[in-house]
Amino acid sequence: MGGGMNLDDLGFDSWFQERLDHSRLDDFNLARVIAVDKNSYVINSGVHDVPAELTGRLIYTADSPLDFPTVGDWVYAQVFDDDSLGIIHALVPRRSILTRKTPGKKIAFQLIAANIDTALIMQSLDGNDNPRRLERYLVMAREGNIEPVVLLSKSDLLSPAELETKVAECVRITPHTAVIPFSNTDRSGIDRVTDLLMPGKTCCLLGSSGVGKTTLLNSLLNDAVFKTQTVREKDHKGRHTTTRRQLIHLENGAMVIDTPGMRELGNISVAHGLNEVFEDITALADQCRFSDCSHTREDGCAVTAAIREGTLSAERFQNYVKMKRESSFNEMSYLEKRRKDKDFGKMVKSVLKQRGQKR
Ligand SMILES: Nc1nc2c(ncn2[C@@H]2O[C@H](COP(=O)(O)OP(=O)(O)OP(=O)(O)O)[C@@H](O)[C@H]2O)c(=O)[nH]1
Ligand SMILES: [Mg+2]
Ligand SMILES: [Zn+2]
Repeated sequence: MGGGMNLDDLGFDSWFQERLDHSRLDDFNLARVIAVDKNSYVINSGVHDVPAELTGRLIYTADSPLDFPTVGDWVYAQVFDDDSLGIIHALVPRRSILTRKTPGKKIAFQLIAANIDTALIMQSLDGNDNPRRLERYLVMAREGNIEPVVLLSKSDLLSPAELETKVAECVRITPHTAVIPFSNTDRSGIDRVTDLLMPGKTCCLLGSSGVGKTTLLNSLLNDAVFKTQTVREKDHKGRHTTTRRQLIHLENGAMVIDTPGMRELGNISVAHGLNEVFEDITALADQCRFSDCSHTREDGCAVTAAIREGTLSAERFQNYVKMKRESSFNEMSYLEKRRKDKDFGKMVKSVLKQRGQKR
Protein backbone atom coordinates (compact mmCIF):
# COMPACT_ATOMS: atom_id res chain seq x y z
CA MET A 1 0.00 0.00 0.00
CA GLY A 2 1.40 3.39 -0.97
CA GLY A 3 2.09 6.41 1.20
CA GLY A 4 -0.22 9.32 1.88
CA MET A 5 -2.97 7.30 3.57
CA ASN A 6 -4.73 8.46 6.62
CA LEU A 7 -6.71 6.42 9.10
CA ASP A 8 -10.03 7.36 7.45
CA ASP A 9 -8.78 5.90 4.18
CA LEU A 10 -8.14 2.70 6.08
CA GLY A 11 -11.74 2.63 7.35
CA PHE A 12 -11.36 4.34 10.72
CA ASP A 13 -14.57 6.13 11.73
CA SER A 14 -16.54 7.55 14.68
CA TRP A 15 -17.61 4.07 15.84
CA PHE A 16 -13.98 3.21 16.64
CA GLN A 17 -13.20 6.74 17.75
CA GLU A 18 -15.84 6.48 20.49
CA ARG A 19 -14.34 3.23 21.74
CA LEU A 20 -10.71 4.30 21.98
CA ASP A 21 -8.74 3.99 25.18
CA HIS A 22 -7.26 7.49 25.15
CA SER A 23 -4.71 6.68 27.84
CA ARG A 24 -2.98 4.41 25.34
CA LEU A 25 -2.70 7.04 22.63
CA ASP A 26 0.23 8.79 24.33
CA ASP A 27 2.41 5.75 23.87
CA PHE A 28 0.94 4.03 20.83
CA ASN A 29 -0.19 4.63 17.28
CA LEU A 30 -3.42 3.34 15.87
CA ALA A 31 -2.88 0.92 13.04
CA ARG A 32 -4.93 -1.51 10.98
CA VAL A 33 -3.89 -5.12 10.50
CA ILE A 34 -3.41 -5.50 6.75
CA ALA A 35 -2.22 -9.10 6.55
CA VAL A 36 -1.82 -12.15 8.73
CA ASP A 37 0.25 -15.16 7.79
CA LYS A 38 0.49 -17.66 10.65
CA ASN A 39 2.16 -15.58 13.37
CA SER A 40 3.47 -12.73 11.30
CA TYR A 41 1.54 -9.51 10.81
CA VAL A 42 1.58 -6.51 8.51
CA ILE A 43 0.08 -3.29 9.85
CA ASN A 44 -0.50 0.20 8.53
CA SER A 45 -0.72 3.28 10.77
CA GLY A 46 -1.58 5.64 7.95
CA VAL A 47 1.92 5.91 6.50
CA HIS A 48 2.70 2.59 4.85
CA ASP A 49 2.69 -1.13 5.48
CA VAL A 50 5.19 -2.42 8.03
CA PRO A 51 5.78 -5.92 9.38
CA ALA A 52 4.82 -6.32 13.04
CA GLU A 53 4.78 -8.77 15.89
CA LEU A 54 2.79 -9.16 19.08
CA THR A 55 4.05 -8.04 22.45
CA GLY A 56 4.63 -10.88 24.92
CA ARG A 57 2.02 -9.47 27.27
CA LEU A 58 -0.69 -9.71 24.61
CA ILE A 59 0.29 -13.32 23.93
CA TYR A 60 0.43 -14.44 27.57
CA THR A 61 -2.73 -12.70 28.74
CA ALA A 62 -4.77 -13.98 25.77
CA ASP A 63 -7.57 -16.21 26.92
CA SER A 64 -8.65 -17.58 23.54
CA PRO A 65 -7.85 -17.13 19.84
CA LEU A 66 -10.44 -14.33 19.84
CA ASP A 67 -7.99 -12.19 21.83
CA PHE A 68 -5.41 -12.20 19.04
CA PRO A 69 -5.44 -9.67 16.21
CA THR A 70 -6.72 -10.76 12.83
CA VAL A 71 -6.79 -9.10 9.43
CA GLY A 72 -9.00 -5.98 9.53
CA ASP A 73 -8.45 -5.35 13.23
CA TRP A 74 -7.56 -1.94 14.63
CA VAL A 75 -4.68 -2.14 17.09
CA TYR A 76 -2.56 -0.01 19.40
CA ALA A 77 0.96 -0.42 18.13
CA GLN A 78 4.44 0.96 18.30
CA VAL A 79 5.61 1.94 14.84
CA PHE A 80 9.14 3.17 14.29
CA ASP A 81 10.43 5.73 11.81
CA ASP A 82 13.08 3.45 10.43
CA ASP A 83 10.48 0.87 9.30
CA SER A 84 11.78 -1.72 11.70
CA LEU A 85 9.39 -4.34 13.08
CA GLY A 86 6.28 -2.77 14.64
CA ILE A 87 4.92 -4.06 17.93
CA ILE A 88 1.22 -4.71 18.49
CA HIS A 89 0.16 -4.09 22.10
CA ALA A 90 -3.63 -4.29 22.24
CA LEU A 91 -6.84 -4.49 20.24
CA VAL A 92 -9.43 -1.77 19.67
CA PRO A 93 -12.99 -3.18 20.13
CA ARG A 94 -14.35 -4.88 17.02
CA ARG A 95 -17.46 -3.77 15.15
CA SER A 96 -17.89 -7.10 13.41
CA ILE A 97 -16.10 -10.41 13.28
CA LEU A 98 -16.02 -13.48 11.07
CA THR A 99 -15.27 -16.71 12.89
CA ARG A 100 -15.59 -20.41 12.37
CA LYS A 101 -14.90 -23.48 14.44
CA THR A 102 -11.36 -24.79 13.88
CA PRO A 103 -11.51 -27.70 11.45
CA GLY A 104 -11.48 -31.22 12.89
CA LYS A 105 -12.34 -32.38 16.40
CA LYS A 106 -10.93 -29.47 18.33
CA ILE A 107 -13.61 -27.07 19.63
CA ALA A 108 -12.10 -23.61 19.37
CA PHE A 109 -12.80 -20.41 17.49
CA GLN A 110 -10.79 -19.48 14.47
CA LEU A 111 -10.75 -15.88 13.37
CA ILE A 112 -11.14 -15.11 9.70
CA ALA A 113 -11.38 -11.32 9.67
CA ALA A 114 -12.61 -8.38 11.72
CA ASN A 115 -14.33 -5.07 11.06
CA ILE A 116 -15.88 -6.19 7.80
CA ASP A 117 -18.77 -4.16 6.38
CA THR A 118 -19.88 -6.58 3.67
CA ALA A 119 -19.31 -10.31 3.23
CA LEU A 120 -19.05 -11.21 -0.45
CA ILE A 121 -20.16 -14.84 -0.41
CA MET A 122 -19.12 -16.45 -3.68
CA GLN A 123 -20.27 -19.64 -5.33
CA SER A 124 -19.28 -20.58 -8.88
CA LEU A 125 -21.64 -21.74 -11.59
CA ASP A 126 -19.36 -24.56 -12.77
CA GLY A 127 -21.05 -26.94 -10.34
CA ASN A 128 -19.84 -25.44 -7.05
CA ASP A 129 -23.12 -23.79 -6.10
CA ASN A 130 -24.73 -25.47 -3.13
CA PRO A 131 -27.75 -23.99 -1.34
CA ARG A 132 -26.94 -25.66 1.99
CA ARG A 133 -23.37 -24.32 1.98
CA LEU A 134 -24.69 -20.89 1.04
CA GLU A 135 -26.92 -21.03 4.13
CA ARG A 136 -23.86 -21.81 6.26
CA TYR A 137 -21.96 -18.80 4.93
CA LEU A 138 -25.01 -16.60 5.49
CA VAL A 139 -25.20 -17.71 9.12
CA MET A 140 -21.50 -17.00 9.54
CA ALA A 141 -21.95 -13.46 8.23
CA ARG A 142 -25.15 -12.69 10.15
CA GLU A 143 -23.72 -14.05 13.37
CA GLY A 144 -20.83 -11.61 12.99
CA ASN A 145 -23.11 -8.59 12.31
CA ILE A 146 -22.05 -8.44 8.68
CA GLU A 147 -24.27 -7.66 5.70
CA PRO A 148 -23.96 -10.48 3.15
CA VAL A 149 -24.07 -10.24 -0.66
CA VAL A 150 -24.18 -13.35 -2.83
CA LEU A 151 -21.88 -13.42 -5.86
CA LEU A 152 -22.36 -16.14 -8.48
CA SER A 153 -19.13 -16.36 -10.49
CA LYS A 154 -18.37 -17.93 -13.88
CA SER A 155 -21.71 -16.81 -15.34
CA ASP A 156 -20.07 -17.20 -18.77
CA LEU A 157 -20.59 -20.96 -18.43
CA LEU A 158 -24.40 -20.78 -18.36
CA SER A 159 -27.14 -19.74 -20.78
CA PRO A 160 -29.23 -16.71 -19.76
CA ALA A 161 -32.16 -19.01 -18.89
CA GLU A 162 -29.99 -21.27 -16.69
CA LEU A 163 -28.56 -18.20 -15.04
CA GLU A 164 -31.99 -16.86 -14.21
CA THR A 165 -32.89 -20.16 -12.53
CA LYS A 166 -29.73 -20.11 -10.41
CA VAL A 167 -30.29 -16.53 -9.30
CA ALA A 168 -33.91 -17.33 -8.40
CA GLU A 169 -32.74 -20.31 -6.30
CA CYS A 170 -30.45 -18.03 -4.29
CA VAL A 171 -33.11 -15.36 -3.87
CA ARG A 172 -35.47 -18.00 -2.48
CA ILE A 173 -32.84 -18.88 0.14
CA THR A 174 -32.10 -15.31 1.10
CA PRO A 175 -34.85 -12.97 -0.17
CA HIS A 176 -33.44 -9.73 1.26
CA THR A 177 -29.89 -10.21 0.00
CA ALA A 178 -28.46 -8.93 -3.28
CA VAL A 179 -27.58 -11.83 -5.61
CA ILE A 180 -25.20 -10.87 -8.40
CA PRO A 181 -24.09 -13.16 -11.22
CA PHE A 182 -20.84 -12.11 -12.88
CA SER A 183 -17.96 -13.34 -14.97
CA ASN A 184 -14.28 -12.60 -14.71
CA THR A 185 -13.89 -14.02 -18.21
CA ASP A 186 -16.31 -11.82 -20.18
CA ARG A 187 -16.56 -9.17 -17.42
CA SER A 188 -20.36 -9.17 -17.40
CA GLY A 189 -21.71 -8.08 -14.01
CA ILE A 190 -18.33 -6.72 -12.85
CA ASP A 191 -19.84 -3.22 -12.79
CA ARG A 192 -22.52 -4.38 -10.37
CA VAL A 193 -19.80 -5.82 -8.11
CA THR A 194 -17.82 -2.57 -8.30
CA ASP A 195 -20.93 -0.63 -7.28
CA LEU A 196 -20.96 -2.52 -3.97
CA LEU A 197 -17.47 -1.37 -3.05
CA MET A 198 -17.60 1.92 -1.18
CA PRO A 199 -14.59 4.09 -0.31
CA GLY A 200 -13.45 3.47 3.27
CA LYS A 201 -15.56 0.29 3.55
CA THR A 202 -14.17 -3.20 3.84
CA CYS A 203 -15.46 -6.30 2.06
CA CYS A 204 -14.36 -9.84 2.62
CA LEU A 205 -14.36 -12.49 -0.11
CA LEU A 206 -15.63 -15.84 1.13
CA GLY A 207 -16.17 -19.11 -0.70
CA SER A 208 -14.75 -22.51 -1.52
CA SER A 209 -11.39 -22.88 -3.17
CA GLY A 210 -11.56 -22.40 -6.93
CA VAL A 211 -14.71 -20.26 -7.13
CA GLY A 212 -12.69 -17.30 -8.43
CA LYS A 213 -12.21 -15.02 -5.41
CA THR A 214 -8.67 -14.02 -6.30
CA THR A 215 -9.53 -13.76 -10.00
CA LEU A 216 -12.27 -11.26 -9.07
CA LEU A 217 -9.79 -9.27 -7.05
CA ASN A 218 -7.48 -9.17 -10.08
CA SER A 219 -10.46 -8.13 -12.25
CA LEU A 220 -11.20 -5.28 -9.84
CA LEU A 221 -7.54 -4.22 -9.92
CA ASN A 222 -7.50 -4.59 -13.73
CA ASP A 223 -4.25 -6.49 -13.34
CA ALA A 224 -3.17 -10.05 -12.57
CA VAL A 225 -1.50 -9.07 -9.30
CA PHE A 226 -2.37 -12.14 -7.25
CA LYS A 227 -1.85 -15.79 -8.01
CA THR A 228 -4.78 -17.90 -9.23
CA GLN A 229 -4.92 -21.52 -10.32
CA THR A 230 -7.21 -23.66 -12.48
CA VAL A 231 -9.69 -25.98 -10.79
CA ARG A 232 -9.43 -29.77 -11.09
CA GLU A 233 -10.93 -31.11 -14.33
CA LYS A 234 -12.93 -33.96 -12.79
CA ASP A 235 -14.81 -32.25 -9.92
CA HIS A 236 -14.15 -28.51 -10.34
CA LYS A 237 -12.51 -28.40 -6.91
CA GLY A 238 -9.96 -25.65 -6.32
CA ARG A 239 -6.32 -26.19 -5.36
CA HIS A 240 -6.18 -23.95 -2.29
CA THR A 241 -4.09 -21.35 -4.05
CA THR A 242 -4.54 -18.41 -1.66
CA THR A 243 -2.94 -19.14 1.72
CA ARG A 244 -2.66 -15.69 3.24
CA ARG A 245 -5.40 -13.37 4.40
CA GLN A 246 -4.77 -9.82 3.31
CA LEU A 247 -6.49 -6.52 2.85
CA ILE A 248 -6.14 -4.86 -0.53
CA HIS A 249 -6.90 -1.24 -1.32
CA LEU A 250 -8.76 -0.63 -4.57
CA GLU A 251 -8.38 2.51 -6.66
CA ASN A 252 -11.79 3.87 -5.60
CA GLY A 253 -10.79 3.68 -1.92
CA ALA A 254 -12.66 0.49 -1.04
CA MET A 255 -10.86 -2.36 0.70
CA VAL A 256 -11.18 -6.05 -0.07
CA ILE A 257 -9.90 -8.94 1.99
CA ASP A 258 -9.10 -12.10 0.05
CA THR A 259 -9.25 -15.33 2.04
CA PRO A 260 -8.20 -18.92 1.38
CA GLY A 261 -11.09 -21.24 0.42
CA MET A 262 -12.38 -23.15 3.43
CA ARG A 263 -13.00 -26.88 3.48
CA GLU A 264 -15.04 -26.99 6.68
CA LEU A 265 -17.61 -24.45 7.76
CA GLY A 266 -18.72 -25.27 11.28
CA ASN A 267 -19.31 -22.76 14.02
CA ILE A 268 -19.80 -22.43 17.74
CA SER A 269 -22.92 -20.86 19.14
CA VAL A 270 -24.65 -19.16 16.22
CA ALA A 271 -28.21 -18.92 17.54
CA HIS A 272 -28.55 -15.25 16.52
CA GLY A 273 -27.23 -15.91 13.00
CA LEU A 274 -29.50 -18.93 12.60
CA ASN A 275 -32.57 -16.96 13.63
CA GLU A 276 -31.80 -14.24 11.11
CA VAL A 277 -31.01 -16.51 8.19
CA PHE A 278 -33.90 -18.87 8.89
CA GLU A 279 -36.46 -16.29 9.96
CA ASP A 280 -39.07 -18.07 7.80
CA ILE A 281 -38.66 -21.19 9.95
CA THR A 282 -38.72 -19.38 13.29
CA ALA A 283 -41.87 -17.51 12.17
CA LEU A 284 -43.55 -20.82 11.29
CA ALA A 285 -42.44 -22.38 14.59
CA ASP A 286 -44.21 -19.54 16.42
CA GLN A 287 -47.46 -20.72 14.84
CA CYS A 288 -47.17 -24.35 16.00
CA ARG A 289 -49.94 -25.43 18.40
CA PHE A 290 -47.48 -26.51 21.09
CA SER A 291 -44.81 -24.13 22.23
CA ASP A 292 -42.36 -27.02 22.69
CA CYS A 293 -43.21 -28.51 19.27
CA SER A 294 -40.37 -30.67 17.94
CA HIS A 295 -41.65 -30.21 14.36
CA THR A 296 -41.73 -33.94 13.76
CA ARG A 297 -45.17 -35.54 14.15
CA GLU A 298 -47.19 -33.20 16.39
CA ASP A 299 -50.71 -32.16 15.41
CA GLY A 300 -50.93 -28.48 14.54
CA CYS A 301 -47.25 -28.18 13.55
CA ALA A 302 -46.91 -25.25 11.15
CA VAL A 303 -43.41 -26.32 10.06
CA THR A 304 -44.32 -29.82 8.87
CA ALA A 305 -47.49 -28.38 7.31
CA ALA A 306 -45.39 -25.90 5.30
CA ILE A 307 -43.10 -28.71 4.15
CA ARG A 308 -46.15 -30.78 3.12
CA GLU A 309 -47.61 -27.87 1.20
CA GLY A 310 -44.29 -27.18 -0.48
CA THR A 311 -43.83 -23.64 0.87
CA LEU A 312 -40.80 -24.70 2.93
CA SER A 313 -38.11 -26.96 1.46
CA ALA A 314 -37.45 -30.08 3.53
CA GLU A 315 -33.72 -29.79 2.81
CA ARG A 316 -33.64 -26.23 4.10
CA PHE A 317 -35.39 -27.30 7.29
CA GLN A 318 -33.01 -30.25 7.73
CA ASN A 319 -30.03 -27.96 7.28
CA TYR A 320 -31.45 -25.61 9.91
CA VAL A 321 -31.94 -28.47 12.39
CA LYS A 322 -28.45 -29.79 11.68
CA MET A 323 -26.77 -26.42 12.16
CA LYS A 324 -28.76 -25.72 15.30
CA ARG A 325 -27.75 -29.06 16.80
CA GLU A 326 -24.11 -28.55 15.82
CA SER A 327 -24.11 -25.02 17.20
CA SER A 328 -25.46 -26.03 20.61
CA PHE A 329 -23.29 -29.16 20.79
CA ASN A 330 -20.18 -27.12 20.00
CA GLU A 331 -21.24 -24.42 22.43
CA MET A 332 -21.63 -26.96 25.25
CA SER A 333 -18.30 -28.59 24.48
CA TYR A 334 -16.66 -25.21 24.30
CA LEU A 335 -18.06 -24.03 27.65
CA GLU A 336 -17.14 -27.36 29.25
CA LYS A 337 -13.60 -27.11 27.94
CA ARG A 338 -13.30 -23.51 29.15
CA ARG A 339 -14.54 -24.54 32.59
CA LYS A 340 -11.94 -27.32 32.77
CA ASP A 341 -9.22 -24.98 31.58
CA LYS A 342 -10.19 -22.51 34.29
CA ASP A 343 -10.25 -25.23 36.97
CA PHE A 344 -6.86 -26.34 35.76
CA GLY A 345 -5.59 -22.76 35.82
CA LYS A 346 -6.84 -22.34 39.39
CA MET A 347 -5.16 -25.59 40.44
CA VAL A 348 -1.85 -24.53 38.94
CA LYS A 349 -2.12 -21.18 40.71
CA SER A 350 -2.86 -22.77 44.10
CA VAL A 351 0.02 -25.25 43.68
CA LEU A 352 2.36 -22.40 42.83
CA LYS A 353 1.08 -20.44 45.84
CA GLN A 354 1.64 -23.37 48.23
CA ARG A 355 5.10 -23.88 46.84
CA GLY A 356 5.76 -20.19 47.36
CA GLN A 357 4.68 -20.44 50.99
CA LYS A 358 7.05 -23.33 51.64
CA ARG A 359 10.02 -21.35 50.50
N1 LIG B 1 -14.96 -19.60 -16.75
C1 LIG B 1 -14.58 -18.83 -15.73
N2 LIG B 1 -13.51 -19.20 -14.98
C2 LIG B 1 -13.15 -18.41 -13.95
C3 LIG B 1 -13.86 -17.22 -13.63
N3 LIG B 1 -13.29 -16.65 -12.53
C4 LIG B 1 -12.28 -17.46 -12.19
N4 LIG B 1 -12.17 -18.52 -13.03
C5 LIG B 1 -11.17 -19.59 -12.97
O1 LIG B 1 -11.34 -20.33 -11.77
C6 LIG B 1 -10.07 -20.82 -11.31
C7 LIG B 1 -9.89 -20.56 -9.83
O2 LIG B 1 -9.80 -19.17 -9.59
P1 LIG B 1 -9.13 -18.53 -8.26
O3 LIG B 1 -9.36 -17.06 -8.39
O4 LIG B 1 -7.74 -18.99 -8.09
O5 LIG B 1 -10.04 -19.15 -7.13
P2 LIG B 1 -10.03 -18.80 -5.56
O6 LIG B 1 -11.46 -18.70 -5.16
O7 LIG B 1 -9.18 -17.62 -5.28
O8 LIG B 1 -9.40 -20.13 -4.91
P3 LIG B 1 -8.50 -20.30 -3.57
O9 LIG B 1 -7.46 -19.24 -3.54
O10 LIG B 1 -7.90 -21.67 -3.72
O11 LIG B 1 -9.46 -20.25 -2.42
C8 LIG B 1 -9.02 -20.15 -12.21
O12 LIG B 1 -8.60 -21.08 -13.18
C9 LIG B 1 -9.78 -19.01 -12.84
O13 LIG B 1 -9.27 -18.68 -14.12
C10 LIG B 1 -14.97 -16.85 -14.45
O14 LIG B 1 -15.64 -15.84 -14.26
N5 LIG B 1 -15.27 -17.69 -15.48
MG1 LIG C 1 -7.53 -17.37 -4.12
ZN1 LIG D 1 -43.91 -27.52 14.92
